[in-house]
Amino acid sequence: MYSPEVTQASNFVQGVDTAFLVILGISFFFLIGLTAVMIYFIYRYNRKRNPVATQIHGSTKLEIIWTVVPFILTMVMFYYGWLGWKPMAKPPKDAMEVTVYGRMWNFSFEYENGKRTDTLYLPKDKPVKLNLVALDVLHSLYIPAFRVKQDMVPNKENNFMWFVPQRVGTYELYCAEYCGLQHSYMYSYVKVMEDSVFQSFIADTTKVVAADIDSPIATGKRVMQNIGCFACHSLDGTKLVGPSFKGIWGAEHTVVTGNETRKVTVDEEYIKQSIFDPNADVVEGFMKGLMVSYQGQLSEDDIANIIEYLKTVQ
Ligand code: HEC
Ligand SMILES: [Cu+2]
Repeated sequence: MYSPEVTQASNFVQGVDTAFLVILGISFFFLIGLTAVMIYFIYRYNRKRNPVATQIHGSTKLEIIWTVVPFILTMVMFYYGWLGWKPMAKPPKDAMEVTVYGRMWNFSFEYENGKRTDTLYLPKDKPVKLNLVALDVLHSLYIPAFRVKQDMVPNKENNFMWFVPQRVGTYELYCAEYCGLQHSYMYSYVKVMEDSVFQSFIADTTKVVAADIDSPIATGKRVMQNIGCFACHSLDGTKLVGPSFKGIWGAEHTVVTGNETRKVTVDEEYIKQSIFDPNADVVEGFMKGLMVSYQGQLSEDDIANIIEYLKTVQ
């Protein structure tokens, strides 16, 4: 079944695949068996061969058999499922921790040193514990190649998954819980690297690179791409879940504040508030509660860069 030379993508592949194959095997056995019996009965008990039907009234022996046999079979399936699942519930103490933020509609990953990325980078052969934080609604983190999937429940404590990536490569990662219009945008990759490569990657903090190379405008745009603003806001005037950013700077917008409708001019203060407290002023014609606060997710510098970028969106 498994060739030992091929390293599996994670430490959980074997356990999950065994449970899957056992269940598939049992199902297949019954599919073939029942179909064969049905076909045989059509032949053996048709009207020509068996003109008078035999009436059978109860059979304790049969009833015991068809209770005990399925019970044993379900317990076998349960046993293999349990074997595969149990180690997933116990993360090793020395695991590297990464916090995964899920929100409508993107994932972002925060490492122990504060670095953030929109792709999950991991070192090979080191246990990693992903702390899962859902910022708005239910999401589910799924990495098929690693055979791991875990619901991300808002406000749930100790919401995590762990595993050991065992093979260098790029693997798909996505949200497996329908979480609204652009659910399919919640799609990213896990990049597993040799430990040395990972260490130099992680030491290089985005902030330093950004300050050195990129202008505030370019940085602002990149921050917005990484954190997923464009899932809801277009640049070309198209109305998505949120208003378009086209020509936003200095424009006069009608917003609903509490019960009162008023006009505001888009300035620094307004943009900052829209990001940190989006539901204070709700743009007329849009729904409250869809955009959740980025407080703690974006720094003052990020906001300043975003503002610089938004000034340029004409
Ligand atoms: C889940 C969808 C969603 C995401 C993601 C999102 N927003 Fe919003 N945003 C909205 C909606 C809906 C509104 C309008 C309702 C309101 O004002 O709260 C809005 C309003 C705004 C406004 C006010 C716009 C105006 O025309 O007056 C700004 C500015 C803004 N968002 C910036 C951002 C930034 C920056 C990000 C990324 C850091 C972001 N949004 C991410 C949905 C979203
Ligand atoms: Cu989702």
